[in-house]
Amino acid sequence: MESGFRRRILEKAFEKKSRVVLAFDEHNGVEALGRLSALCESLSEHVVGIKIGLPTMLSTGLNSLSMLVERFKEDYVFISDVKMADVSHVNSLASRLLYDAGFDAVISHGFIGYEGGLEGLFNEAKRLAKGVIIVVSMSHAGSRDFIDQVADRLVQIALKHGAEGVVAPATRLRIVEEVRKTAGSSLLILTPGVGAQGAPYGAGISAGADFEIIGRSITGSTNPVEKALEVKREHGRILGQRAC
Ligand code: BMP
Repeated sequence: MESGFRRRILEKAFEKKSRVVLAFDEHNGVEALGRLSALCESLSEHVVGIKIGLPTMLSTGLNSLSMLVERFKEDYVFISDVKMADVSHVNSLASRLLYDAGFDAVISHGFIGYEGGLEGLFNEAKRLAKGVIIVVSMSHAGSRDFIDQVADRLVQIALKHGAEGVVAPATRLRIVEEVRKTAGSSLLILTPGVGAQGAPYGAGISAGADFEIIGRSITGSTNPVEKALEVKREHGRILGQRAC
């Protein structure tokens, strides 16, 4: 069964004219939940998805997050970023909990391989018609040590098993360009690393990504809406150029 994740995130991109996925990693329990709720209230016209990281999940608990996801599920797609990397039965159990909590897609590492690893996640995603996003390269320098050397094979795994998207770094644009060449339009590409990690806003989009994952530059801004608008304007300029 096809997951609605890809369709929904692209619909939201069109409606909101936005290519921004907000990364939220704050970790001070109830306070973080309140902050996330306030950001969801204020950014709904400018951000298409909310990616929630492990620090937030561990500090707020899944039940509270699930209520927040339920409240804002019409406004955003919700992505769980636990960067799964376990054996199949554990991946299956963990992803079931995350999908049941309302997340539309789960991010997993690809280097664990399919048989006895990713298959638990993919089977659960198919059963529940939810999305899988595979990390094929990371934004930090150490990604060159191991993951980058097999990035192309990780893209192949994502394609073969029907992942909806991949994560690739805005800090190393050649990789994003290569992923796009290999995957064509079969995979969404989400690029972290812009803003706080140094890549300029729009770098990932210029290299062919569909979305930029942006955390602290928006969540830490004194005016998150204005910051999101600034990023949107830059994306609009780049996409306008590309259309010409
Ligand atoms: P920030 O914009 O605050 O640097 O946040 C980036 C987000 O993207 C974080 O949630 C992080 O977990 C995620 N991320 C990353 O930074 N690099 C990667 O290679 C993969 C990620 O998921």
